[in-house]
Amino acid sequence: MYDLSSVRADFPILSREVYKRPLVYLDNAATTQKPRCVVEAIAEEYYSVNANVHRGVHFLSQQATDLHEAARERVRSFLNARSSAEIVFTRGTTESLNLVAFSYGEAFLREGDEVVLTVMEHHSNIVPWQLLRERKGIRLRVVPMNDAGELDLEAYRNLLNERTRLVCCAHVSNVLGTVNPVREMAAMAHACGAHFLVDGAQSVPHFPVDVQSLDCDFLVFSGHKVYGPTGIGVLYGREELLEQMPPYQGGGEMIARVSFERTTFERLPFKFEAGTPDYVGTHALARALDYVSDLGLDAIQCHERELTRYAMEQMALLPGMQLYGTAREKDAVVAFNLEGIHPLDLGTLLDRLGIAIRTGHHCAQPLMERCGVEGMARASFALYTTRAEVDAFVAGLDRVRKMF
Ligand code: 7TS
Repeated sequence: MYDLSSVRADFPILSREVYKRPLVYLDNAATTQKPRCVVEAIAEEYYSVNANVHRGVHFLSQQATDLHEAARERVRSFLNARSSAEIVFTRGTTESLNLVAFSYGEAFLREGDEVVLTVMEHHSNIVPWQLLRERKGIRLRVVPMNDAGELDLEAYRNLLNERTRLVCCAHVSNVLGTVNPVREMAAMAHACGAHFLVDGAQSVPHFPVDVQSLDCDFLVFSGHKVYGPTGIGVLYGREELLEQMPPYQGGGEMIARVSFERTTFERLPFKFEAGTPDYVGTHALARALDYVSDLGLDAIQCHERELTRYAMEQMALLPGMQLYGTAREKDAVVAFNLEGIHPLDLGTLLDRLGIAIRTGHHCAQPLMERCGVEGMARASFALYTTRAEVDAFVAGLDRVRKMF
């Protein structure tokens, strides 16, 4: 296990105060804080390397290109992809999902084909498929869950049929924290000839994710949730699928040759990267991946799982506490409501105590409907969260509870 106090010293923001109280930041599923090395990577590149990539003959352009492509290789090794041609840089999970919906949709989906989603998807893994449904006339099927927040695999098996082309599933729910059995689910999809996409936004920051071992066809994640900068994300796609998919956007970088009659496209992964990429963001993301790898994703997982278990145990002692998501396999997220208190009031009052949580529908309105609520409060943990912070949070909840 790593040393928490020295880890916390790597994140300057964690020692700031809000309302004259020490910050207790428990909104890590929305975005994580950045270690000094990530911010320094950004500053270093702008101060001493900055030049546009893949086009200059000059020294700086070459150096910036090398850093950018080294970052791609870093992501490849982090996910254990076979080739860096399978790593496409995007703005984030949302853009990666839209890219797949648009481009895979063009290449592989016809009217009447079925795409399977789950009831716990984030809106960004629902809405692009609905937009595609309007364009293509595909059908969306939804995997239900039980009251503990575990997907119903029997129902899933029954949804799969010869019209199923693609299954899209969150690896970890951003609300319930459920770790879905995506390896098993991918095998079931493949057995009926369908492809499988993993939304890794909430898994990649928390435990080792290996695309070959999961045997998924696509995996997406966001840099900002894994201690990297905002505005950079990743689409992993199996090479033979990416090869068959048309470009998502047109412009510079993604072409081989352009004439007014005909344009040919660059090889993978550049075919999907129109325009100047966020080459500073990719370099800083690689630094963030180095940071979590150096601590060890197994150690991070062990720390966060223990904190989650402790938090749920302490929270359950409070009268009127309703916890959502009690799956056996559960990660660093705890969603809840306190009887008689609107989650927004709860969040606002905790904020005055310096405790940052998220409240509302968490971009998962179908899941809220399944749980029969308008909204929930949510605390989410990171590699730097301490037991003392969980104690402060639970004490804060108790204080708010007594005000009502
Ligand atoms: N998928 C999942 C599972 C997510 O948790 C999120 C963001 C996204 C996709 C979208 O990621 P983005 O980086 O493109 O925005 N989830 C959250 C959240 O739980 N609170 O704020 C954002």
